[in-house]
Amino acid sequence: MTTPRVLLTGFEAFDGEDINPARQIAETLSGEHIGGHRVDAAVLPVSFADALPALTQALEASRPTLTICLGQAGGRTRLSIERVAINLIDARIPDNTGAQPIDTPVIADAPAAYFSTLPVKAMLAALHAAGVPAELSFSAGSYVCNAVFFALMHALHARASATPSATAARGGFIHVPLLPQQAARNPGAASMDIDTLSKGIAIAIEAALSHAHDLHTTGGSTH
Ligand code: PCA
Repeated sequence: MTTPRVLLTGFEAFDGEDINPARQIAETLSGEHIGGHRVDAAVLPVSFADALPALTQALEASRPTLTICLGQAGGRTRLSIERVAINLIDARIPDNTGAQPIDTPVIADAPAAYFSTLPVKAMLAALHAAGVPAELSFSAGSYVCNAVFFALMHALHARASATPSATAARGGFIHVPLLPQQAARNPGAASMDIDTLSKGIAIAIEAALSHAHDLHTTGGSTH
């Protein structure tokens, strides 16, 4: 039997940067074995037109039991485990091809939103126990990361509906802070070094694989 897979995706650099922490984490953990699974990595283009086909290709090549997509979120201070993907694109800046769609759905005629199917609170607890700054987030924004998150959840949902007897493949999204070398160019910006980022994502994967059900603890926010 082949080793089950975890698919970890990152993104190319965007918004004038020449590096992206999400890409660096995916490449760092590529080929690692975590919780009896092998990590496959893919780097997605920061393009509304090209990111979704690249995600589909990566899912078909890997056939993962768990998929975690990663994205850079300048301004966030912690690993941000996303709970909700929305079917809306409203690009604040052009993507890497110059496209800037406004108020269009990610996928026409699809639901308004999907929840992550990751055990987000168990992952948060594992990160805090290991001393890695982390939080739950209720918005992945309305740019390419949210579009990839939404397309991932739509694909996993379609697959689960087609074969209800199969163990549902799970997936979700984590936004990550800037790397220190990026923060150095952006005064006041928070950052996290690549070792902490990679360790944190490995812990998050391990927690996702080892919790069939999420913890019943509060993780909400009042605003
Ligand atoms: N972050 C962007 C797109 C690519 C990335 O790493 C986002 O949050 O949408």
